[in-house]
Amino acid sequence: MGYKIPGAAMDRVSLLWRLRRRARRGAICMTFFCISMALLYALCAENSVPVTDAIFGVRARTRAQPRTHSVVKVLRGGAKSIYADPQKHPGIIAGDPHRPIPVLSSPNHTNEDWASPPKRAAKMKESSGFFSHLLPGPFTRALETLFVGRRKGELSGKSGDSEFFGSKGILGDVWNDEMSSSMLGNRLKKVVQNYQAMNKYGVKVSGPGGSSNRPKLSGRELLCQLKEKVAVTTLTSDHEPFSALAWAPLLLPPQQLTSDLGPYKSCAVVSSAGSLRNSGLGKEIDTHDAVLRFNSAPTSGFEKDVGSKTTIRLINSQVMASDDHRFLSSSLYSSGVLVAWDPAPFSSNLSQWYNHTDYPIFNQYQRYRRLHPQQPFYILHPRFEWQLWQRIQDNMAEPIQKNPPSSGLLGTILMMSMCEMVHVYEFLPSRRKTPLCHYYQRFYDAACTFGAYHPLLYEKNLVKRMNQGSDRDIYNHGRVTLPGFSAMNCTAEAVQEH
Ligand code: NCC
Repeated sequence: MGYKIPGAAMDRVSLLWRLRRRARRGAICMTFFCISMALLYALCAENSVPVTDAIFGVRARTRAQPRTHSVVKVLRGGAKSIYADPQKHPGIIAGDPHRPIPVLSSPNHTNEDWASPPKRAAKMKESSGFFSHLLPGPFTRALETLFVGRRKGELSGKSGDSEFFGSKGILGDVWNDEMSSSMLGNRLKKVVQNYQAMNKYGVKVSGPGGSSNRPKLSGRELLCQLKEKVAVTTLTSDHEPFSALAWAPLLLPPQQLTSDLGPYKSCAVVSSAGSLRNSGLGKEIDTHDAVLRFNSAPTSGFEKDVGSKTTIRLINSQVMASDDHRFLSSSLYSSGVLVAWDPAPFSSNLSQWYNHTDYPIFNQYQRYRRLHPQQPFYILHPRFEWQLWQRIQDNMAEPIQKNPPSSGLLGTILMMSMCEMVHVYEFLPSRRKTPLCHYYQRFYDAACTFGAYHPLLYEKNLVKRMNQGSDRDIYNHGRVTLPGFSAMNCTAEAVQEH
């Protein structure tokens, strides 16, 4: 005869058993929840933009990448960024998912707002890899980003970048000097067109540019036009209104940059493009007499690809003003000669600009000069920006963005006025062309190469036409060769002979 459990005892056993089962399930759920949260946190904190993007399906917003359906303003604020001094942290520096990559235009002056996040990520098909069979979509994407690298779509066409960068992309082997906004993918085309429609600085359009009837100059004619019509000037203490300001005679240099520095025989201009990664160009770059770099582009940790010499660093006013760049305290800026610039209204005089700068360039300049009184530090005269802008517009077949040229072209022309020969690296992308924006940051966007706010596409057309080196040099080394202005013979006969 079997042993019988009394009814009440049996209820107790099954109650206990049920409670234990619930507790077990609860513990499993809690563990799974904690692991998920920890994983999410680790992924976002460690990998920033691409992974956060993968998880939440949004891309970090940048000025270089406004929404396609609205002309936009960058909203600054939100969570405080975790800044890594590029000079102190070799290796790729992750972007900050909380903040857009900073922009070269003050938000104070625009009224538009960012629209909803782009549909780009949403449009991407769900990944179909190993993880997708085991986990829900967001985790699958995060894990794929972590283990497989960037999502397939971002580099292989779904993002549109392969239209430009892939083997059959319109970028071809080397830059085509007739690139136009119509050749861009839809997203970038709309962004560029939005900027082309804006006129924040009150540009007065004149000259033959903007139509296909304009005369197409030879490289030599273009070079001579630049030499004659663009003057690289910097502010000096005797310029109005500075001569009347108490701080200016103490802090502004008494002489022009071009009289204090050079002349140099050979110079290198190192763009910040992602295609410098794994270029091995560092040694070659360092052989030049003078090397110019931009904004917060570091050398430490990237010497093999970009070299270690920095003679001049050209920085935009946004870098000086934004907290992210720690301009006043970072060691990145404290060696070599600094040259700063700020977009000024097209027709303003120095006094008007002084009172309406895009970013507080003069406050920061004064602070920096007091902290580093020995370091040479110049400010570009805004006339230079717009003279150069006019040269680009006059030589293009379509209206260009009415915003100043990028630091890249400003720096190239600056070096052409101080050097006999200038090599520009990865401004025209080599065979390493990539949507990676900067060699020192993990952020991908074709807008960095083709421009959005800056008329970068057209700047590159101009540089391609003036290049005196070979297409092979561009393809293999991303290297353009330009003559210095002093080495050019621009008499009418000399130009015609060519
Ligand atoms: O990106 P940036 O330029 O600092 O790069 C310096 C110059 O290198 C050339 N470049 C860069 C990347 C790339 N993929 N291809 C390139 O040809 C360009 O000529 C570029 O000028 C600037 O011009 O000052 C700019 O500054 C940044 C940003 O303000 C600074 O990097 C500080 O963070 C601007 N980015 C944004 O506003 C989002 C960029 O548009 C222009």
